[in-house]
Amino acid sequence: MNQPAIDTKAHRDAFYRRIAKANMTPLWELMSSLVPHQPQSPCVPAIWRYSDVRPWLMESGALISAKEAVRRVLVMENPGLPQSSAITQSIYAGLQLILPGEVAPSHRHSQSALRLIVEGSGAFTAVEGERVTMHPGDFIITPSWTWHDHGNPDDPSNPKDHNNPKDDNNPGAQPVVWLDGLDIPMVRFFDCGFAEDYPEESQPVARSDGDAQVRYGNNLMPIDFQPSTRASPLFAYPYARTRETLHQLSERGEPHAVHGYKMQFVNPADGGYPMPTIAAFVQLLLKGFDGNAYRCTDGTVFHCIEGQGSVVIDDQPIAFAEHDTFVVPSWSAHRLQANADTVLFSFSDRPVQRALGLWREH
Ligand code: 1HN
Repeated sequence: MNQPAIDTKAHRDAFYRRIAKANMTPLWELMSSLVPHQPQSPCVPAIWRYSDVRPWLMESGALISAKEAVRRVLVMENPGLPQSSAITQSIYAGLQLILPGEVAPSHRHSQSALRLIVEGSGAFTAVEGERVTMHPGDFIITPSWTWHDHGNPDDPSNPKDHNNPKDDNNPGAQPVVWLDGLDIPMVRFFDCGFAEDYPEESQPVARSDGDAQVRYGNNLMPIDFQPSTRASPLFAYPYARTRETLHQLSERGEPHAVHGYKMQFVNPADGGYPMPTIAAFVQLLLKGFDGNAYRCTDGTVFHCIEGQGSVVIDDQPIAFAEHDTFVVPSWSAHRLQANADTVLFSFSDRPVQRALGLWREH
């Protein structure tokens, strides 16, 4: 008979302590947490209401300049991931402010970034020699290792905005706020991050505003186009077009029972995701929409571009309004409801999970 001795636990614990000194642990004590039957994310549901956050952002504008800060951002950290600067296990998110007359100096890094403009018009982001003017709801990418800087010119010679033909006299004198999303935790996980400052504050302008839109944004491509990276050569997706598409869709058919009218942002060169590490989506929920429950393995950051409603995450309802940002953890059942016509932007690490054959939805 192989009856365990009464003091088995004491024997085992003593053994564990001895081998711990040599940096070893017994797998059998950890197995189920290392290989859970389903995702057990430490990430929790959370919301950042713009009515709370905006005053703090403006306060930060008086405390430090964009130049001194390099990027004046209030980071949205998941309460389940303290000290991580992460909103999900793989994604970083923050709200950035640039005041009239300010410049956020040029640099590049391995981390890929996206912006979703929250309020204000007239600021620009420059990506690899091309400036694009920002308007609320615009989606802009700065792919890995591309030089990028931001500016909010306050002079009237502010360049005309080609994405907005009505904008002949760009005011450019408003605080501009946007949501930043980066793959910082992923790059940290792989320990593969590099960064470099540009020798000057702003990179030289090599092409006129709207160049990428003309070349890649009209279902056409230059005949000699050779992709040099997996990121989209189209780096700005103006909200005016996105919004029109969503509303036209809503006139052409029934909404999806979970997602309403939902589209993904694509790289026009290959039909894939705009950047290899981050997927981005936009969806219209008409007033009164009450969606079915859904879950997927990519923890997702949502931002309400317009409208208001609620998200019920694991039976916990969270009301959201215009400009609020909330996070749904991996594999958390959630359903969306709209009290007004509502447009939600969202982003996640889905391209990485899919590339690795790991992504699931239900
Ligand atoms: C960055 O470069 C930006 O370019 C925003 O606006 C946030 C967070 C960490 C590291 C680099 C930007 C960032 C960042």
